[in-house]
This record gives sequence, structure tokens and C-alpha cells, in this order.
Amino acid sequence: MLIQQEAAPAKAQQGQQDLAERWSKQAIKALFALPFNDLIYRAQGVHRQCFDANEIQLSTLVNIKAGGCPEDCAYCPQSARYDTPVEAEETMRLDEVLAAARAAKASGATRFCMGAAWRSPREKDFKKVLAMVSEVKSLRLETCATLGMLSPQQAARLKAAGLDYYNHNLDTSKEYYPQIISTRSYQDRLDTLAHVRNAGINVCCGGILGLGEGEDDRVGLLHTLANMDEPPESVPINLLVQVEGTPLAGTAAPDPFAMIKTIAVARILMPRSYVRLSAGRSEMTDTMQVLCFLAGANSIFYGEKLLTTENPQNENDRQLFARLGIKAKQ
Ligand code: SAM
Ligand code: DTB
Ligand code: SF4
Repeated sequence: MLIQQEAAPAKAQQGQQDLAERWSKQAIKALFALPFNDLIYRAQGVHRQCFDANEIQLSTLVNIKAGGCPEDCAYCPQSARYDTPVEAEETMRLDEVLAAARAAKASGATRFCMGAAWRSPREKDFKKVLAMVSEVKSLRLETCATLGMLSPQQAARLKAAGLDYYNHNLDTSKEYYPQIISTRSYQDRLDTLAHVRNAGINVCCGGILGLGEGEDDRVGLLHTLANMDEPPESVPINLLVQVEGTPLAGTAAPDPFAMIKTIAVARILMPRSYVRLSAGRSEMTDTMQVLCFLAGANSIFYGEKLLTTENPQNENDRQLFARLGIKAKQ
């Protein structure tokens, strides 16, 4: 079955565009409708044109400020609005962050991502983050941060401090988004992403499956990501980690094939982006993870904790990679 792509507009001639052309929602829906084997075959073909199919990039997360967040993201255990097991903590000290970064590097991660449960960083905290970024960078790790909304000036200062990537997720489609978050808009998120891009920082942006969304919402999310002037360099696809006390605890889990298909479609739409199999791996079987890799995921969060919830043990990941002949990106 042939999938019709729209003609690439002038802007889409730059950057990663010779392969990544603009896609209509209809064409993206048609990819989701392909027989599973055809979709995976196609995604794997695209993957092999752009990447070593047996190599996976490892990012380690550290939560530099846990809990007490004023936002109302319905999936998040760190929102102060919900009664969850997460307690609000002080911002981590620089030496603690550096110890975590050294450990991440020693265990094989190439990128260190610092997350904070903020709506947006306040100046006093922001200065601390700038120091963390430049010190982590000097350990010869790639640096990533996810701190909430940024102003253009904050983005420029992070770039000057040595930030390589900024993570800011759209989470779902524009249409479904208001069911999940009311305290900041989809446009707020797009604005922050534009500030990050304009500052010359690589963009890390993706979403979550399992929020109660439908396939059209997954189509809508990928449509927005793939049609950015430059698609994100890194696309995290999270499976909701359900945490007691959050409004989304108890939501029916999506069909596992929906996750695999979403990764495959992301791979086809954004051939040169790293697609990260992100939150939710602890609840997945090895076989499920392998299918996600086969569909084109080539990055994971590596380390025993995500931000507040469990992630597989490093040793389990190392064994899985050895069984599959996968090597970690150096
Ligand atoms: N507070 C900042 C913000 O929201 O922009 C940065 C940290 S926030 C925890 C980063 C991302 O983690 C969210 O945008 C969401 O996509 C993801 N996330 C949060 N809770 C999650 C959960 N329970 N399951 C899966 N992903 C989750
Ligand atoms: C992303 O897309 N997923 C990560 C990271 N970016 C910051 C966060 C996952 C959080 C899972 C729930 C928790 O551990 O609190
Ligand atoms: Fe706060 Fe980020 Fe959690 Fe939303 S996802 S409640 S902004 S920490």
C-alpha cells in the first residue's frame, strides 16, 4: 500500500529534511492502518537508512527538584495538587548532582538529564541549574534539562552554560491536551519549544501513551512533532506510569501494539531523530521492549529510577542488550 506524502514546502528543504517531508494527518492515519508487519518492515527500513540498527543511546535522569509542583498535569505524581507518595524536596546540591553524573557516566550513559518539578525556573534556582549544566558538561557528558517553561533569555543562558538538549513534552494532541492539563496551554509549550530552538539548543519533545487518548490523538501529537520547522532531535515516547493519587491512576492501559505502532510511525515521520522508549519499561516484558527497538526506538532512559518511579536495573538492561547483540552508543 502506498502512502501519499504531501509535497515538501520550502522550509522543509533545510536541516534533516531530505528524508523528513511534511505529513498530513490523513497520511499518518494511513500508516497506523497498515498491517502490523508492513508497518514494522517499513519503519525498520527507514531506521537502517539513518542509524546503526544495533546501537542504542543511553540517557540517565536525575530529579534535581522533586515534588511540590504547582501545575495540575493529571499524570504526574509531583503535582502538589494530588496526594501521592512523592514528598516535596529541596533542590539538589551541585556536589550531589555531580556525583550522580559521574555515576551515570561510569555506568555507560552518554547523556545526563536534569529534571525539576517546576512550572518555570525562578532566578535563584535557575542560577544553580546553570552551574550544574556547565559542571556536568565538563565531565564530557551530553547535558539535558527539563525545568518547565522557559523565556527566550533563559534558553539563551542555558545554551551559554553548555546545555545540549532541552526536554519539554507536548504529551498528547492539541485536542486532548485540555483533558490532562489546565494550568498551561499547548501554545505555552510550543512557545517554550520555539525559544529552545531559537537559542540553538537541541529539542527533546514527545508524549505519553495511556492517558485515555485515542489513536487520533497519537496521530495529532506525531503530526505536530513531524511538521515542526525542524523536528525534535530526540522524541521520547512514554507509557504512563500510573501513580496512586494522580487523577489518571486506574486508566485502562493501551493495547501494547499501540505503543509499538506509535514508535514505528514516529520513526517513519522523523527518520533522523532519536526515538526514545521512555517511561514505562519496568512494566514491559523484554519481548515488548525488543518489538519497540525493532519498530525504531534507539534510545532509553538508563538507571534504576526515572524521576520518582522505578526503571529497570542497569544490570537487567546490560543483559538484555547482550542477549540481543545491541551495543550502547559511545
Ligand atoms: N516540570 C517540568 C515539565 O513538566 O515541563 C519537567 C519535568 S516533567 C516530570 C517531564 C515530563 O515527564 C512530562 O512532560 C511528562 O511527559 C513526563 N511524565 C511525568 N509523569 C509521568 C508519568 N507518570 N508517566 C509517564 N510520563 C510522565
Ligand atoms: C520524558 O519524556 N520522560 C521522563 C523525562 N522526559 C523527564 C520523565 C518520566 C517520568 C515518569 C514518572 C516519574 O518517574 O515521576
Ligand atoms: Fe509539574 Fe512537570 Fe509534573 Fe506537570 S509534569 S505537575 S509541570 S513536574
